[in-house]
Amino acid sequence: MTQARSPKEYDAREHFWCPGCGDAGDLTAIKRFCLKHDIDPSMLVDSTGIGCSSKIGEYHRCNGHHWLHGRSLPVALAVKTVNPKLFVIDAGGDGDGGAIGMEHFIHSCRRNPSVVYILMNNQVYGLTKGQASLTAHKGLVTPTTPDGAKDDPVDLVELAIAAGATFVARGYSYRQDELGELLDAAYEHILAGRGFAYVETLSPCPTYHREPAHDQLKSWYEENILDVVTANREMHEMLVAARDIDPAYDPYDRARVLALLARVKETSGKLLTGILFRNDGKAALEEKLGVRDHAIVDLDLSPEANRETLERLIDSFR
Ligand SMILES: Cc1ncc(C[n+]2csc(CCOP(=O)(O)OP(=O)(O)O)c2C)c(N)n1
Ligand code: SF4
Ligand SMILES: [Mg+2]
Repeated sequence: MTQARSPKEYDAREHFWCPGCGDAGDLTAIKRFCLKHDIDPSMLVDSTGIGCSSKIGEYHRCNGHHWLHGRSLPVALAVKTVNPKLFVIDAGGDGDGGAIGMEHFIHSCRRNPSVVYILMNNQVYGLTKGQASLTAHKGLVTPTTPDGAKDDPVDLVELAIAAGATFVARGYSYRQDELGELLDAAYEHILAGRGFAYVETLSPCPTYHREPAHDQLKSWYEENILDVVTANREMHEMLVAARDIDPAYDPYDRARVLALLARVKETSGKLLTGILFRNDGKAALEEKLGVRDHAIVDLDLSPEANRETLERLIDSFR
C-alpha cells in the first residue's frame, strides 16, 4: 500500500502517562494502524470516557472527545448512526467501560454498531490511585483490597461474546505486532459493515498494579497470558475424552469459545489472547436502522424542508 500520509500527521499533544504505562503501547498501535491504512484523521472519531486510558483521544490526531465516566459508548453509537461514513473508535478503561459503563457495553454488543471498542484493561482504576476494578485477579492487593481481592474477576471478553458482540479479541499492549494484527482484523470487520468489534488490550499499570512475587510487572503478564490457539491445542490434548474441543481453533463456533474460556479459567486462570470470536452473520446497527445508504447527516433537516412532516406530527398530538 502506498503511504499517502506521514507519521507526524497522526501526532497530537505529548502524552503524560507514567513511564512503562501499557496505554502508551496502545497509542503506538493505533498510530501505526492509522498510518498503515492511511486513515484520514478528519474522518476518525475517538469517543472516550474518564480515566488514564481515556486520555488516548487527546494524544493522536482525530475528532477526540471525552464524555462522562462510562458514558462514551452511547455517543459513539449516535455518531456512527448519524454519519456511518466516519470511522468511529471508542476507547477507555476497565473501570470506565466494564464497571460504571457496563450496561452500555452490553447494549452495544447487543445492538452491533460498526464501531471498534478498545478497552484498556489494567485491573485497576489508575486515574483515581489504583483501586481494584472488576477485572482485578483474585489476590491483587490495592487500596480497596488490602488483603487481596477476594472475588472472581469478570472476564469482559466472555461477557462481550455472551452479549452478542460480533468480533471479540484480546491483545497485550507490550506486543505491538500482535496488537496490530488484531486492530487490522477489527478494521476489516468494520469496513465490511459487520458490526461491533471489541478489542481488549491488557495494558499494565506499573504504578498501581503490584505483584510482590515479580520484580517486574511484565513478567507477571508473560506468565498469565495464553494465546487462544495454544490454549485450544493444550485443552484438546488434556480433554480428548470430553470430545468437545477440536484441534483446530474455530473462532466462529460460539459454544466452543465459551467452553474453552471456562476450561482455561478452571485450570490455569490465564488470560486468553488472540481473535477469540467472530460472527459474520448478524446485521449491524446501521443496517437495521436503514441509515447506511441514507445517512441522517445528508438529510436536509431544516424546518422549511420538513414543514409538512412537522405539521403532521403536531396534528397527531391534537
Ligand atoms: C460518575 C463518576 N464516578 C467516578 C469518577 C471518578 N473516576 C474517574 S476515572 C475513574 C476510574 C478509572 O479507571 P479506568 O476506567 O479503569 O481507567 P484507568 O485510569 O485505569 O486507565 C473513576 C472512578 C468520575 N469521574 N465520575
Ligand atoms: S497510573 Fe497507571 S494507568 Fe495511569 S498513567 Fe500511570 S501507569 Fe498508566
Ligand atoms: Mg483501569
